[in-house]
Amino acid sequence: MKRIITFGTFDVLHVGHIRILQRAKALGDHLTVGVSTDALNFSKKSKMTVYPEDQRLEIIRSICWVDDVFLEHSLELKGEYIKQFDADVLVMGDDWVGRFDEFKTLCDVVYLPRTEGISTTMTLEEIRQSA
Ligand code: C2G
Repeated sequence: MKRIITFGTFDVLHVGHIRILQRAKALGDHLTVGVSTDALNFSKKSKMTVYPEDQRLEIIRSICWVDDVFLEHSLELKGEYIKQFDADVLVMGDDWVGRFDEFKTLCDVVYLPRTEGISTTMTLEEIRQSA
């Protein structure tokens, strides 16, 4: 069985998130998703998520391509998570290209193209403008 792992905040879920999870799952048989904690997201982006971590975890768990979820507490623990979940492939969007190449000693590392024209930031801005 080929095991895939990927990570993300997945706040205000949109089709870009869905497609990367679908494409990640298509690379193997089992998909584990690390969902950033609220604290990790704040440290990465200096802003709070709209949905708290327990809700983001529940939403990602409910997606049909996702087999397992956990909370990602730190970027520094990525190697430990890869080992813990016995991953053969780490998948990330290409906004992270090169950032996780150090893990090529543990598993394959694949960067998939992001879906163009959509992001949580853009969606929130559109909601603000139309309110
Ligand atoms: N994504 C995508 N297309 C978009 C937006 C996002 O393919 N239009 C992908 C990103 O490249 C990422 C995943 O969806 O692989 C989750 O995106 P975010 O929620 O923005 O996650 P991020 O904050 O980048 O967290 O350990 C690394 C982090 O946890 C990644």
